[in-house]
Amino acid sequence: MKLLTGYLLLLQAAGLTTALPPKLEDFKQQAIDSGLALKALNGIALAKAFTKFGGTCKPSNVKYRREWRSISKPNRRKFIAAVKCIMAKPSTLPPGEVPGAKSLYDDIVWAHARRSGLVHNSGTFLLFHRYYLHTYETELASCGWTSGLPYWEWGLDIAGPHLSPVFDGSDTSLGGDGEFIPDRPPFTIPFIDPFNPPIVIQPGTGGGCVTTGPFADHKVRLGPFDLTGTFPVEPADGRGDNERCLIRDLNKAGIERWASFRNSTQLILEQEDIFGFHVTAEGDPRWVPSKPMGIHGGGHSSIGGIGGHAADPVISPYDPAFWLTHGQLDRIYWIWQMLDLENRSDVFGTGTWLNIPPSPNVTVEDSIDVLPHQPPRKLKELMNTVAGSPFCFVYV
Ligand SMILES: *[C@@H]1O[C@H](CO)[C@@H](O)[C@H](O)[C@H]1NC(C)=O
Ligand SMILES: *[C@@H]1O[C@H](CO)[C@@H](O)[C@H](O)[C@H]1NC(C)=O
Ligand SMILES: *[C@@H]1O[C@H](CO)[C@@H](O)[C@H](O)[C@H]1NC(C)=O
Ligand SMILES: [Cu+2]
Repeated sequence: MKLLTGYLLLLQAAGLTTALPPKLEDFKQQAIDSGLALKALNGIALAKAFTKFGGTCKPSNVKYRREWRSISKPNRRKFIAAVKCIMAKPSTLPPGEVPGAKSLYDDIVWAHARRSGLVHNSGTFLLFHRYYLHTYETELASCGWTSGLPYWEWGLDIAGPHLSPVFDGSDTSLGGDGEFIPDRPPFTIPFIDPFNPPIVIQPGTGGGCVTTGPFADHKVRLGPFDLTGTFPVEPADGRGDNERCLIRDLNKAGIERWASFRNSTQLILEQEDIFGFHVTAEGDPRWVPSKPMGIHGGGHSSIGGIGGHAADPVISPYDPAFWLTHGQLDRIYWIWQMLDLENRSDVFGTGTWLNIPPSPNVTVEDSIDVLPHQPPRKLKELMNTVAGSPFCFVYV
């Protein structure tokens, strides 16, 4: 509650006590670019969330999802230990189904890989990933981390993710950059957009294996899946054990071009319906061809750069930072929703990637699951994060 009071004071100081969703012109450009506006918006969203509790979810048991830097160093170590606990647990998939899955962590990556052609650039994108994060948060709780899943505020690291405490390679980080590989050519993303000019990414500050920090020994096993042809593929191959290192290419351009404070804050303040919010957040080339990638792609490419696992649309959860960048995406979505939850509880899009192959529109009555870890839930159950079933979390 202390936190909430602090936020309300911040809002009063900014003169923002209105019940209507704020607009872009309510903020100075400097407040937007420095992150102050986004912080204030998070505060309004939090205050509103406290009026939306339902079921068993209460102020006394709600999980607070915090930015990595707002978590004490001992607690960051505790979180990292819980991640390693998931990585050390054996796979629970039926024998032979995914022979390469050795650990529970591999299973969870598979839960994303097997659906990757259905849950990106499709109507289920935002809510599948929200439910997927919840799955991981639930497994973390069984491993001793009962607080909320941390998130990574990209805007704080616009100077370069290689300078961030999230990636400094210490025992309170998610590991360092990949080993620097010089003289790499720029890379053209092959799979994102069959409709528009290709997106070119310049090499970042890594490019090789992550060798420092808690995840230097982390193994990537499943994949790679073929992305050069007609993504989405039904990943028939790529299920074997192809053990290799985790690759990163921390990349400042990912934040500067697509995931800055300005980009996130504008998204929240400019978009008034789920169509605009969703297609802009994901940079859907059919609807916003001049703004490819979106904050979602920006976050991924700021970690994965060229050739890094976090930039792989099928097996990106192999990078333990995946959960923090998607936490941030879900936070932006959550802030936007909470500013006007009743009007922002809808979905937009069909059931397949870029509607290839064509599929019906998704509706809030449709269900999504994270098999075998979480049962099917109707999309409408996944809108309010404090409704108690299944969610009980807020972002601070
Ligand atoms: C993202 O914001 C930066 C400024 O932080 C701006 O230069 C860039 O054009 C924005 N990108 C998009 C896609 O709007
Ligand atoms: C939903 O939006 C409409 C039109 O923008 C507005 O009149 C209405 O008050 C909003 N509903 C709620 C519950 O805020
Ligand atoms: C699917 O949604 C789009 C966009 O809202 C709409 O134009 C289209 O008519 C819908 N299709 C069907 C079959 O309802
Ligand atoms: Cu995904």
